Amino acid sequence: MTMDLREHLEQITHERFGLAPDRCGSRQLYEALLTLTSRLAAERPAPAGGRKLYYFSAEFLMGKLLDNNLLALGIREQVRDLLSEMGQDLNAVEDQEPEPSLGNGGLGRLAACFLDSIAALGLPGDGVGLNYHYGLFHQKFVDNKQAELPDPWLEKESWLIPAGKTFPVSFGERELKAVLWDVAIPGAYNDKANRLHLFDVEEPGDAPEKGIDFDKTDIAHHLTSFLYPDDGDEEGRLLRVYQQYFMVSAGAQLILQELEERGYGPRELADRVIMQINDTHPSMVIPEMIRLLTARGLTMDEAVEQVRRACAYTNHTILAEALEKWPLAFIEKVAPQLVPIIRELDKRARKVCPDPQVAILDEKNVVHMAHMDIHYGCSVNGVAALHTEILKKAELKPFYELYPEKFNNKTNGVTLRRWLEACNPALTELIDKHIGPGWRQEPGKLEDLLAYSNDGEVLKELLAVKRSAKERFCGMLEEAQGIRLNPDSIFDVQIKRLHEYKRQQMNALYVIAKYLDIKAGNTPESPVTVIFGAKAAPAYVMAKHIIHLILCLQKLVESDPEVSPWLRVVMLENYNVTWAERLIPAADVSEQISLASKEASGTGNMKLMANGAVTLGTLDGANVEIAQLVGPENIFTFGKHSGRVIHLYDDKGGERYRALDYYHSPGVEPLVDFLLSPELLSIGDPMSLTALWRDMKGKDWFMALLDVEEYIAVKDQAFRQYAGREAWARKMLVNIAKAGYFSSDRTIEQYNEDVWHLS
Ligand code: 26Q
Repeated sequence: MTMDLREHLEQITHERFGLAPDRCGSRQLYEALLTLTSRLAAERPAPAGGRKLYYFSAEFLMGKLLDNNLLALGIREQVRDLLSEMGQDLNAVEDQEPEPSLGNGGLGRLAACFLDSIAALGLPGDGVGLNYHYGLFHQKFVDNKQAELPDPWLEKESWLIPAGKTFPVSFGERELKAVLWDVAIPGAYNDKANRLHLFDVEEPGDAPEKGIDFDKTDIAHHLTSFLYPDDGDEEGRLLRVYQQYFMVSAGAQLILQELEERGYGPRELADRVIMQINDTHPSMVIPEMIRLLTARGLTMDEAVEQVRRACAYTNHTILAEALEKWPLAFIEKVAPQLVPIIRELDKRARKVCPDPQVAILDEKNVVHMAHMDIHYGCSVNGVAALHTEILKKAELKPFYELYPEKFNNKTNGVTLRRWLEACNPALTELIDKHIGPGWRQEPGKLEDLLAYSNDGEVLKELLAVKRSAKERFCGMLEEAQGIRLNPDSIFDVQIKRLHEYKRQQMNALYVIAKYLDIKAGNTPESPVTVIFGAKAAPAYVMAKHIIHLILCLQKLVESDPEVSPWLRVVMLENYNVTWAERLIPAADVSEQISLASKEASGTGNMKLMANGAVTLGTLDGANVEIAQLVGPENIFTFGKHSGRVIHLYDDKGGERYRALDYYHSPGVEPLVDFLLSPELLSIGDPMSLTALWRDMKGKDWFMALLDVEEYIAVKDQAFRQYAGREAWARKMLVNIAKAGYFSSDRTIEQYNEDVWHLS
């Protein structure tokens, strides 16, 4: 086998570069290995099955693929050995790969983990999305603020395989061709491969010359330029509708074409196809598929019934502002052919239930996408137990009363192949040494580690693995961003999209509290490094103020010799999957501090746990399930519970949250007012700091001040416990041992069992 691979690689490097592999540079080897693995993956047949899944998503946050694909193809170690025999280093080769920029955060990364698990379980299921050329954006820090640049990740050599298929997508008077590109998704533990289908325009436009502004009316060239184009104006909002329709129309046509190729007629759609709708961005697939089916001879009744049985919807958020609603006039402009169908679907829904709360079209003629999904799909799921309960009891209550049988929970998961095996080889080796390799296919077996929870030697090994991961991260950070950290400090890590509900600002208040403490002569037991990674949506002003505050704190602390030995703050520039893979193995404390009831699930919490970080969190999303699994000894929780928070938002109780009441606490006021201290004002932008200060004390919509005092107390307690190294290592061990539940293989098995019924 090694011989075959060697010959294959030699053949490619000779053909391409006229060189033997040992004479190639890292870039050439990367291109050669890309070709080799693409070929091996593309040769694999699709898994067989009676029904096929199509996972529709606006985002697929895939991360780099070379390492993952080598692992799935079962040749990672052989290739590593082969390269090292040739004096080459696989890590250096992998550094050459650009990271695909096809997603933003949790929802997109979940889609990528799911594709990995679907393939690993040998299930027939493809992804359907768009091929954004400049991605979300590339984040740069300029004057302690976020600046956005295009992220042109596509190179001549990439994982995209031209599928040789195009589909016409009709936008009223004009038509665009959707060109299909495929990425092969090889399954670990089998010899099959699925596909990620990415649609693109025929003539993609160039990157904007400055920043990320471009002509949003030039649909033909820019439809696939950026993920989430700025929707601050109507042109931007319309462009999103164009993107969504383009994706689902081409996807629906592909599905019907494949159905026919498999030998089935359109009346067999629901028996042979299930479409999972990842949040509401792909919801227009419902009316579009109905339209295509009626064009193929089905009656409206028949088409509606097929689609209802063939669609399932996942909700990822309960934030009202993220629940998509589009004026019917927008759809009239983009895809007028859908308007009569949406009207008809609304009419039928009103017959089933006249309650205007569950209508698809409201009195202002706005289309509620989630409502359409619930009426015309067979399943509605939340992404963690608490989230699903909140959907049933509050957000979607009238729908739950109408269709109780459609509601189900699917607690998220992450692929441990990428988030443990690939990103943390030293920990993987330690686990294998003690409990063998069986946990890969039966993640529940990680619990066998519990037998070692009082084994001093194993606990020492665990600490040594963590310590070397921290050193490794320090080396990479210094090389990439010139920042030098102390690997003996506590690595306190908050990595996620920047959003007020996730409360990075509350963590910043902790930093201020610590800074003031140290200045007052109280040094902590262990030095601490607070590490952030986050991008703010370009138009989200408050999120940008929070980034500015964090960057100012970073400067303040690092330039103060009294403070910096004890406290450091680092915000990673352009946080992405690759940085996550480097940082997660090195994390000691996992910050999961969202306002209870607001974080649907979280998935970073699961990745960090699997790598031996201990959670400091609120009882929100999947943190609740983590807490149940690891027990109170092995997690630090704080904060008001979701029921209380929901009550505080309620107008009726007369107990509405008022930030000012909390601001006036002696433990809080000095922290908030520090935003306007001479120290910070001399570093930062007074306008930005003042705007944030004003919002924090006067509004604080996501209630950072509600929990901040308890947060600081519990965090200090956690940091004190860190000093007792063996007891801390035991917490790490329990977290790793219990992480098996959060394998996305488990999640996918549940989707298949309850919703998809593939094969
Ligand atoms: C909404 C309206 C208009 C334009 C864009 C959007 C929009 C874009 C992105 C709405 C939501 C998103 C992304 C949501 C997301 O990432 N949600 C996360 O999903 C994870 C996977 O289920 C959960 O773990 C997280 O808790 C949830 O925040």
